[in-house]
Amino acid sequence: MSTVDSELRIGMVGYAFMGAAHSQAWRTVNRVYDLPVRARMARICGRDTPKVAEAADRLGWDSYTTDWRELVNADDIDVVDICTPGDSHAEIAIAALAAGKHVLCEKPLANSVGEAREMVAAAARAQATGIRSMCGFNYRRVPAVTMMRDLVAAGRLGTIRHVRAVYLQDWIVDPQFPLVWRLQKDRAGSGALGDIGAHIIDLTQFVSGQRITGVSAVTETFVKERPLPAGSAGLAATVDGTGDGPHATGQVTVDDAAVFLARLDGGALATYEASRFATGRKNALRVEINGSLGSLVFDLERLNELEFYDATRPGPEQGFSRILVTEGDHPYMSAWWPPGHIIGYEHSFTHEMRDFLAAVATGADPTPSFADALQVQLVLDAVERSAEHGSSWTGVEPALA
Ligand code: SOE
Repeated sequence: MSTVDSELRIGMVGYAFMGAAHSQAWRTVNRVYDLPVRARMARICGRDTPKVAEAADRLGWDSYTTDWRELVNADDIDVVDICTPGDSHAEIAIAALAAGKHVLCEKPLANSVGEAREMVAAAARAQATGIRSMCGFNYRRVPAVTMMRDLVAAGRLGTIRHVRAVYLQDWIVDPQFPLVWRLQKDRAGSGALGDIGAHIIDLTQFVSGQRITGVSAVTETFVKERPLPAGSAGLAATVDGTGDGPHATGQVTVDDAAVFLARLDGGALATYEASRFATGRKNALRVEINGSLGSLVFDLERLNELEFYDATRPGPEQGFSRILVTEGDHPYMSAWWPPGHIIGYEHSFTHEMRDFLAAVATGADPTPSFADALQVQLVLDAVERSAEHGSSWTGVEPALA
């Protein structure tokens, strides 16, 4: 084990689902990886004092505050980890970078291309002074996804022809599910598109090494009005039960589902589907890449596995083989358990913190950078504009009018 040369004092804003996932990763990373720098869980920030005090204790933070500006400017904080809804990412990140703090910001980077561009500019200014920044597209750091990218980059699939990605959930299928922040454009920027569509946009660009150059899209909001939530609530919200009359309701201002075609700059054709109405699909992310020499499939529900069709093998031996990505020489796996002892969703965040800490410690620029995340934001914006202004849509008449 190398001796730890220094300590990075982490300040995290937000303590809901992503705050809990990041807290677990900050607690774990230095116990699992031999890094030249140790993360100290110095302070957590949230609006509501009793709740953030409880979260600090439950999630293992040394202290707490209800003022993110105090956190960002504190002399005893070195890193700001942003786990809030998208409407606050730009303000917090730009202030933190200006205050000389390294920044890790959850995805999507921002709620608009304009905000994302401002964040990229702030990151570039800070980078010149040795300050690092990264966007938290955690699925890049599932070992099987990193291996998928390595195989594509090594040419094992040959010329990439197709990229096919879905990310499907169903947590708002019930029309009585309340109007939480993820369903409000001013808070979230967009719906399924920016929340889970952003993941498959980043993941497929990362794995294929190709950039989306154009899209043709449709989006839909299936349930347009919902009951208002009781208090601040996330994916497990409840309806405001005040009074016996009909509950107050509000308008859903984001997409429930987005489906789009895309061309990639390496010549591949791509299809994307992001939906929160895929009944029965809880967190189903699947990516398939087809090339001239073979295909690869990653399925988050089997995240320790990678399916590989190697068309260069002798004909009778060809078929989709299942690689169990748990060997010591597989990405990230040497730090965990012996082969075959699988890992989970939460490990991708520990890998994310490992790479962030290693980059800060060595003065490298962590990826995905804010610029990489801006590339995703540009696709999100293009999808929304395509859906709004009508893609090249050709109607089909009923055979029997
Ligand atoms: C909700 O869709 C959500 O929590 C996303 O916001 C996360 O990015 C994803 O990892 C799990 O689902």
